Amino acid sequence: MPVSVALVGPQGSGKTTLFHALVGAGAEGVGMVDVPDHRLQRLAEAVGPRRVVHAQVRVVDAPPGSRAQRIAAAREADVVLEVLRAFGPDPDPLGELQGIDLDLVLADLASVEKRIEVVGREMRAGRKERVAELEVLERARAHLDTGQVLRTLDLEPEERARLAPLFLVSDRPGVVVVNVSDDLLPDGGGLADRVRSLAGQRGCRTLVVDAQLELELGELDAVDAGQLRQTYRLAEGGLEAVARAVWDAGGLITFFTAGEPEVRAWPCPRGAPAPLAAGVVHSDFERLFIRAEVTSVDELVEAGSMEALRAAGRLRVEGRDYRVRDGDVVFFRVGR
Ligand SMILES: Nc1nc2c(ncn2[C@@H]2O[C@H](COP(=O)(O)OP(=O)(O)OP(=O)(O)O)[C@@H](O)[C@H]2O)c(=O)[nH]1
Ligand SMILES: [Mg+2]
Repeated sequence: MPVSVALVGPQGSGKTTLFHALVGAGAEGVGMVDVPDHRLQRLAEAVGPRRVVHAQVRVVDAPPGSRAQRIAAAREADVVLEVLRAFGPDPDPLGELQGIDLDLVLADLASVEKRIEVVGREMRAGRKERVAELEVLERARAHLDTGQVLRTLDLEPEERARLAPLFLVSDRPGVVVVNVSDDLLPDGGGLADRVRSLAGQRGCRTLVVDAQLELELGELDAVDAGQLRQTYRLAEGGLEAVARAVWDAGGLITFFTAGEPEVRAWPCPRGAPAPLAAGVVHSDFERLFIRAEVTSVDELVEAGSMEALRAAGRLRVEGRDYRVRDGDVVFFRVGR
């Protein structure tokens, strides 16, 4: 279950350019990108496995078509990546951000109103248990009516769950990318500041990226790319920051498994209990979970292998109630 992100934004804002920079120039429509993680690198160096497997994000480019069709594509995503143009003539990323959010709000308003009609009919036909759902729908409508995205509506988890079947889009976690020309690197200047402030109020992180430059950097070897990055004072890969921001926005943490054939990073919902994390590794493991043996990246790097830690009695033993933490290295004991 990789986290999936949909690119949204007005025509020509650089979505396809960013898509290609992220997943490779040959891809079309959908592609996968590794989530960079220096801890995985350290584990791999210590253990020397045959394979190193990164956690991945699934990226979906905005399809050609009407605004409605493009928004429909975002309904299936876990995270929405809003790409704004801050290059070329008369850039107006702030206006674009407002425009995208308005599109999301209008799409959701249509879904919510349709549902209110259905639920209202059902209640008149005697289904009084719909009252709680109707109450949440009315609150959502009132919020959307003022032009605000649902992300900023304060709902209890069980209230939000009532809206889930509607596949609303303005309640998805969002990340904003200001796509700048290279003269605005690294921080995007005043244009980006204004976007950052508005996006922050709407619950979104903002990143400044030159998608065109990132695409070109991807075609260079590491040394040349590093030098060019320095010229633009780019501290780290813009794409790495994007992948990580999507990861965080999607509410995911990373845990690791470190065995002989494979050292691997796994996605896991923040706060998930150990059996659920085990189910990420293998679907049967959730049911068959017995216990988790847990250590940290530092300890494993120092000891060289899980076996060495186990032999020294230095693996922590955790049960079903343990909540897996970001950076844990885990071995799951399962029954059969
Ligand atoms: N200077 C500059 N040009 C860019 C950048 N990103 C994209 N472009 C150019 O802008 C044009 C549109 O980019 P696309 O990536 O196709 O835009 P899009 O958002 O996919 O557009 P639609 O799919 O039509 O909505 C292309 O000519 C790109 O080369 C950038 O960061 N800097
Ligand atoms: Mg495109």
